[in-house]
Amino acid sequence: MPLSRTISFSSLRLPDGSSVRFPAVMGVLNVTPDSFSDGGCYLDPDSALEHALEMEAAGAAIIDVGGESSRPSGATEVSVEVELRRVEPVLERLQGRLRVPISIDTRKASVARAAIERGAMIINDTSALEADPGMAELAAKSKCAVVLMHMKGGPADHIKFARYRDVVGEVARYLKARSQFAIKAGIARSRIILDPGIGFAKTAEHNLKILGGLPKICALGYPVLVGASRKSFVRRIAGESEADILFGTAAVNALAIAAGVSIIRVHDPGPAAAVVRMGKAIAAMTGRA
Ligand code: HH2
Repeated sequence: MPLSRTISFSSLRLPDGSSVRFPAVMGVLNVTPDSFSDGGCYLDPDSALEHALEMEAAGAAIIDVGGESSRPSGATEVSVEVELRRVEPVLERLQGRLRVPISIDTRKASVARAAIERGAMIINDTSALEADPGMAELAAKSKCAVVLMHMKGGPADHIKFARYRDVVGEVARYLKARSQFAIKAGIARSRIILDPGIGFAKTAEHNLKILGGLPKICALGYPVLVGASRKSFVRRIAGESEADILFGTAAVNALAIAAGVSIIRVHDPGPAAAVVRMGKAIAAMTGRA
């Protein structure tokens, strides 16, 4: 199928009336001591702000702030108090300084609420509204956009649950069911984003099958987010050097966009934005003489 038919050119409306045009780059801002790639780098609110502004300048259309790591080995679940202590000062520092919207990467409704009070307009819930019974109501009332991600188990033990007969089918069925749950809870269809959860309860082989099966997940009819940036399967396949990881991530992102993915979540927005520009340019020329 020509790229002009598969690439996502829709957009996401946010509660303040602004919108994010797809395909879009989401820049990762981890305010954690233990994240697998950037743990400990941005705990200080000033360095977090500086990095967020750099990512925005490099082409990030969303900044995703997270205060709890989910690395496959060695992550520890943190309390609401710890997560709030990490993200609140950073969100306060970002408020009014960024032109792009903020997303909060949390499974806890009280953390999401605090973030919304500080300007966040997207809830990135890696538990797809399962971990906290208050999250669905908060998302519905706040009119925030919501990312519903597939995972089995929790952030500290998900890798134990990496067993599937048909990983693409199982993930697609799960995401369909969670989108139906979200709609029943009063979340507008137009605000739902689905994410197959690369690396969450998935081996390298599962991740590759999911990436090959993205058209099936995009066919569910919602914008799809893919977060493969710097993850261990990229390192294992593309290589361990900085360049290998960067090019490996860029290759995944290019294929994801060609399959119809709307948002790519990355640690390096510059190269990801270049991938988006190339994808859009090729799509615009497809079918022209
Ligand atoms: N991946 C991570 C965290 N949050 N959210 C969504 N929607 N999709 C993802 O693939 C995703 C996510 C893990 O990456 P990172 O934030 O860099 O690491 P850590 O969990 O160690 O903080």
